[in-house]
This record gives sequence, C-alpha cells and structure tokens, in this order.
Amino acid sequence: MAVVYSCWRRLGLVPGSEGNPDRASPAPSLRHSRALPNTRGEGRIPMFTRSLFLALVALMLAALPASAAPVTTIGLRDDYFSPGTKTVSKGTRVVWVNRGRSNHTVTTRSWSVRLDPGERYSRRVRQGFRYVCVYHGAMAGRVVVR
Ligand SMILES: [Cu+2]
Repeated sequence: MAVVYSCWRRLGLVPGSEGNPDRASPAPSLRHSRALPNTRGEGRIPMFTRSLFLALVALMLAALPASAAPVTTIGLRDDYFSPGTKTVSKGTRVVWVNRGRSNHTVTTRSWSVRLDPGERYSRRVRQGFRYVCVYHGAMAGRVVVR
C-alpha cells in the first residue's frame, strides 16, 4: 500500500501534495523515506505518464474477480425457502443451498435447477422474480431487486 501511496503522491494525485506546503506532509511511515523525491519543483511527471498510470489503475480495477459482487444466500429447507423473500441490490450473486434432506428445485418462468441435499447453485440477479420448488407445491420464494 505504501508503494501505491508513493506513486499517487509522486503523480500529485494525493490531496495536499501540491499547493499549501503545510498540508502536504507525507504519511508518517513515509516521512523519512529517501525514495520519495520532492513533489514540488523538480521531477514533475509528464501528463502522458500520469495518463498511463491512471489507465493502468483502471485496468487493474477491471481485472478484479467477479466475486467482488455482493453475495447473499438462500437456504432450501424441508419444505420452504429461507428466507422466503430476499431483497438484494442489482447485480448481487444469489446462492441457493439445499440444507434439507429432500431434493428441491429453484424454478422460475425462465430457468430451473434441481438441488440435491448439500448442493448449491448461484447466479447474478438484475431484476426480481418469483420461484417455486416443483416437488413441493407450497414451497415458494421471491427475489426483490431494489
Ligand atoms: Cu422442494
């Protein structure tokens, strides 16, 4: 993290790293670092290098794994979904886990999956929907996207 902070500071991206010198004091751990050049005056980084660095940061952020999305779990019990209604934000990964002793399904209008005891299934949700277990008529659930 200190390396990243150092880079940001060298590029003048840290608030207070230029302008008022009183507010430009580095983090305590970097105060006595010899690797840090004076960001005011000589050694200013050209705009092209700054753009290149920002593009690199954007690429690194884009490469973060999909698991960075929020995740929530819905249990399949004998014979109900727990919780029956789950409210999530758009893009959340919903995981259904069969925690019962019977086989169940998660069946919507457009897709269906059978889960044996201990099995799980997940997908990212972008809109709300209702679902049922085809084996147990009263076993119904709902995902609400707010
Ligand atoms: Cu069932």
